[in-house]
Amino acid sequence: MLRTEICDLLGIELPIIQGGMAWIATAELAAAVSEAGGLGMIAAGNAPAEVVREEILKARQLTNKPFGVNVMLMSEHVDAVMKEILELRVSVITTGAGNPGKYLPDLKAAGIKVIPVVNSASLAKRLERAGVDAIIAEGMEAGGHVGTETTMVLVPYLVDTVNIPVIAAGGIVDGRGMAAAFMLGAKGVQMGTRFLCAEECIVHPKYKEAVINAADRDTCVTGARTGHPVRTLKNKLARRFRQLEESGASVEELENLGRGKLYAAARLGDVEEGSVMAGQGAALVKKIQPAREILREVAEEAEKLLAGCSVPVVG
Ligand code: TUI
Repeated sequence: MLRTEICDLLGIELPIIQGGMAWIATAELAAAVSEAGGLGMIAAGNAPAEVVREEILKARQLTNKPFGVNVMLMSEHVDAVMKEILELRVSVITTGAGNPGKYLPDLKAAGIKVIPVVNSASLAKRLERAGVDAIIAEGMEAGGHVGTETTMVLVPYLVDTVNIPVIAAGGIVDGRGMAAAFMLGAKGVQMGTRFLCAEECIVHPKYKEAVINAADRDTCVTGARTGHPVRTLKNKLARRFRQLEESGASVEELENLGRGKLYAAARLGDVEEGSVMAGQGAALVKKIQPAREILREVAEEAEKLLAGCSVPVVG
């Protein structure tokens, strides 16, 4: 079994964390992943605190295993969401799109584990000193809000920089990716795109179909000028975004074009005019299957590869 210190830290069986995906990662998906031995995550995204509270309570009905909440730090509701997390004593949070530093003293005092996604070694070091439990190194292959470094470089760089466990994310969708992440020094992986196509994932069926149909050059990054670049599948919206960016449109115009578009794709199934956030790994996702099967397949393949079975050695 692929057990690492991440399993002990979080009380889980497999060092696989489900990515927090706004409007997509609900209690259903989180509970299914946790039930199967990974760490399921409810994505707070831009949702109001009451909605996040309901999802946490729902997940507690569905599983007795540990699960977490992914907090999107750019959300206007972030303070209220953190208050709920503290009140409900959620066991672990991951954070994205910002620096969680100001919330750390209260979270630590409440015994809540904190695993931030960082986009630089300097932030990783600062957060390590402030007492976070692990960090997620998310490469630019990931879907959604991305940085500029690749998983291949960011993971070993952060492994060399901090003394807490590093979890690899970005472009990891199968056992090969997981095994590679371990070779880079990661102690666990976070996968989002693969879980889009979990049976228990409530994202619109057309969104799943778009991910399954994606090939190697079917994602792109738009919005660099807004300061929040996002990786999505290429579609009508992405092309319009590109055109606007090239024509020198204002940041306000670009932000207006993006507003509500993830909801349109994820919940309404508008995969042409909506924002279909997905990582480059979409090219490797081939079918819809239960979360349990995804976890088992990925872990078994990684274990086999790491045992050296399929690496041909000459001489
Ligand atoms: O957060 C993500 N992925 C996301 S968030 C999201 S919602 C959204 N929708 C539209 C526009 C923008 C966001 C969709 N996908 N991944 C984790 C992540 N965190 N990637 C990059 C970062 C990050 C960025 C800056 C982490 C820390 C950071 O720190 C800046 C600072 O304040 O020092």
